[in-house]
Amino acid sequence: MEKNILITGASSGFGLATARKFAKNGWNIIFCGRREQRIRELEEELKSLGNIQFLGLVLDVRNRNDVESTIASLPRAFSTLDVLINNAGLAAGLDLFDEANPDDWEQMIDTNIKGLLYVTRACLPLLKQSNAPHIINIGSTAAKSVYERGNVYCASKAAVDALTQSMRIDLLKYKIKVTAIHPGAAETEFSRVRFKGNDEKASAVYNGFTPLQAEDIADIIYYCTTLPKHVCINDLIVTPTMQANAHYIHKKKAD
Ligand code: NDP
Ligand code: 8X3
Repeated sequence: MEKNILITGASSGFGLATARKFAKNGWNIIFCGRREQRIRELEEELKSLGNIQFLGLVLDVRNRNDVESTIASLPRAFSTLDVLINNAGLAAGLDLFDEANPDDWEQMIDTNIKGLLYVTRACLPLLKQSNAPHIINIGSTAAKSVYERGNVYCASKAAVDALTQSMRIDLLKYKIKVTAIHPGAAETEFSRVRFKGNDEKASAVYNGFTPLQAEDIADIIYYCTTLPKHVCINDLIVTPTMQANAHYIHKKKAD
């Protein structure tokens, strides 16, 4: 039977790897991001697979009107949604609370929390059409404990954690599974974005240990969504083997 998935933030990292994973397994896919060129490139890539329906959307999840109108006017092929992956998100800056830029705070709150709310609310009518609906929210180890300079990013992911629990309760009557996946350090564009294009700072984050790769998270997402109908993983923390929690990564010293 055909299955439909919508993935936010699929122009890089976890979202892109997840789109590829589900496409290879024959799912029809809607994916979004703000960078149009990346979205068009993924469309070209998926075209070569031939046997699935797909739709790339240039969409900023912070724009509530755009989110609502875009999702309300999806083509008929996507009038049912089986899986929603709320993945779009970012950390902006890594600053002490008293030195941080409130514009960074706004961007994280607007994307990681409000964007997730807007997309989920808009998708609910489509999810309710599915006979096995599932929402997956990408949290973080930063949701589980805070670290120095993590302040608003950690708070935004703690909100994702709380909202996941709330959604699971409130949407139970529709048999909607709701899962939070909380990754630790993963080498994507995340740190480049956090450090505003400073590649040296970004790559230093992953020195001295083997970080998660985007494909690891895509595989885990796929696993969670393909369990039997009566099984729901509620909360999953996944770290590189050398990371114990948001605070502690055992790094090999440089020679
Ligand atoms: P990337 O920077 O590689 O990917 C982030 C994705 O989110 C991009 O596709 C980006 O697309 C999209 N995005 C950001 N802002 C918006 C927006 N306003 N509207 C639509 N899309 C947006 O990082 P990751 O893949 O690592 O991050 C994915 C998620 O995983 C995030 O929520 C992040 O917080 C979380 N996470 C990451 C970890 C890591 O160590 N990498 C660990 C734990 C959680 P575009 O710029 O084109 O809009
Ligand atoms: C991303 C992982 O450790 O930078 O959520 O918060 S971390």
